[in-house]
Amino acid sequence: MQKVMEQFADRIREYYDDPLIPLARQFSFRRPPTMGELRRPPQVLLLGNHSSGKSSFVNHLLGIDVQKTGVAPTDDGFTIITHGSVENDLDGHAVVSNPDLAYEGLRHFGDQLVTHVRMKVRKVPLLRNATLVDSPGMIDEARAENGRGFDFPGVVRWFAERSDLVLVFFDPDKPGTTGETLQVFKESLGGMDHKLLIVLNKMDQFQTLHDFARAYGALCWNLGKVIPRKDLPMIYNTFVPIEGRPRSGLQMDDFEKARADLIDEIRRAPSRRMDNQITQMSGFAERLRLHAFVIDEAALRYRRARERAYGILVLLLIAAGATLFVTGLVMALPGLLVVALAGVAFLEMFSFPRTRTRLIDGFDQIFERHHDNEFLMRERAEDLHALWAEVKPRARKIAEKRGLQSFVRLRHSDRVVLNTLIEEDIPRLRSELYTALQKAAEAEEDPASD
Ligand SMILES: Nc1nc2c(ncn2[C@@H]2O[C@H](COP(=O)(O)OP(=O)(O)O)[C@@H](O)[C@H]2O)c(=O)[nH]1
Ligand SMILES: [Mg+2]
Repeated sequence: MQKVMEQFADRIREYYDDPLIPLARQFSFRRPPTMGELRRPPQVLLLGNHSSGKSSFVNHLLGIDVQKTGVAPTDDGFTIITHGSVENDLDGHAVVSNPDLAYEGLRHFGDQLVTHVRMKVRKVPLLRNATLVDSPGMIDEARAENGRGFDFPGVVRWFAERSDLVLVFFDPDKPGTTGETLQVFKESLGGMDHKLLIVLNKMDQFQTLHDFARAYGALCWNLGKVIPRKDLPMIYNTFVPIEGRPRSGLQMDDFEKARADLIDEIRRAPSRRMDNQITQMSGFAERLRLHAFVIDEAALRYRRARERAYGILVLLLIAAGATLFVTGLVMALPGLLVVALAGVAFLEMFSFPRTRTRLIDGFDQIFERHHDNEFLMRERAEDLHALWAEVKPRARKIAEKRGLQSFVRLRHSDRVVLNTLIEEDIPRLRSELYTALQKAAEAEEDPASD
């Protein structure tokens, strides 16, 4: 498995090295993921209300008491639990200042956050499959915003973007999504539905099916309000087995099965990791293509407008010069030079900047024109518009800042390479990954064939 992952990570890196990064540079597109980000191990983020059972689940999963649990809000930080042969605990400053750990980005959230981060290195084999991030409980009250001293939704987004699975725990007592939970769903988890797994925990607390149905219904209803999608993500109804708890009146088999499925998903984090990396690269490439095509087209029109204007100016000057020459007014030629200079000044100072602004304001039309054919397919049109809405602000900003002349023309061969990458290479890479992972899994199950 490890080998397969490394092999695909290398192939992904090659596509970034050529053609993506050089083209991104040519058109000042956003920064590609760093080596550290590409190399980071699979990661699973646990979110949820305070006391919903995140830490208990982590302890159960790893079979050790790594996290404190309890009703009192004891743990109010982010704990990164990762694999290592030497067990060790690091504080936030040590974590964010070590470039090998890929958590340096957290420093931007300020010291208040850094003091709320720690890392625990443990020898548990499951951690080879995924690093776990346990988080402080979300506070389900409207006034939650001002309590923390750091940008909580921002930090959650940072972790979620770098995670391959995000588990959101709910407590059946509070299946609500108000306050901070609502804020996190809206601000931190937007566009990450594919990574989300919802866990309705503490099934063992229910005495009757009616209690369960009510909590489950309330949860679905509340999620429906914050997840803009017709079908909700998978909901795992389960519980953390803890010795000495009173038995529930309900049959527990299904809830046990749900827990086993959930743990399987966590074990599969490495393949999700690769899949997410391919998705991330595909997203990068598609946005880059849009960004580059639109800017390139505008730059081309700008250059043409300049050429036309100068062409006309030169023609006029030649005509005027010839007239002066023929009519014997050669003395007026220096005057013509002044007129020429004035013409250039007018074009450069008034006319071209206006053309430029007009072209940048017209990015939408260029985009529409460029995708005429695709818009005929309804679904594709929606995707493309959403993509363009994301790309446009930066494309405009870059074009305004750099000016349209400064862009080197997008070569035809680069266009072809980019199109092939998006339409052929990436889908092929993905299907090859599936085959390779399947083979690796089979080989692991059957050690004789190794
Ligand atoms: N009955 C029951 N109690 C649980 C379950 N999971 C956690 N708890 C209890 O809920 C309390 C809070 O758990 P904890 O893991 O600290 O929650 P966290 O704040 O989300 O990390 C603890 O007293 C746990 O023993 C569960 O599945 N069923
Ligand atoms: Mg906890």
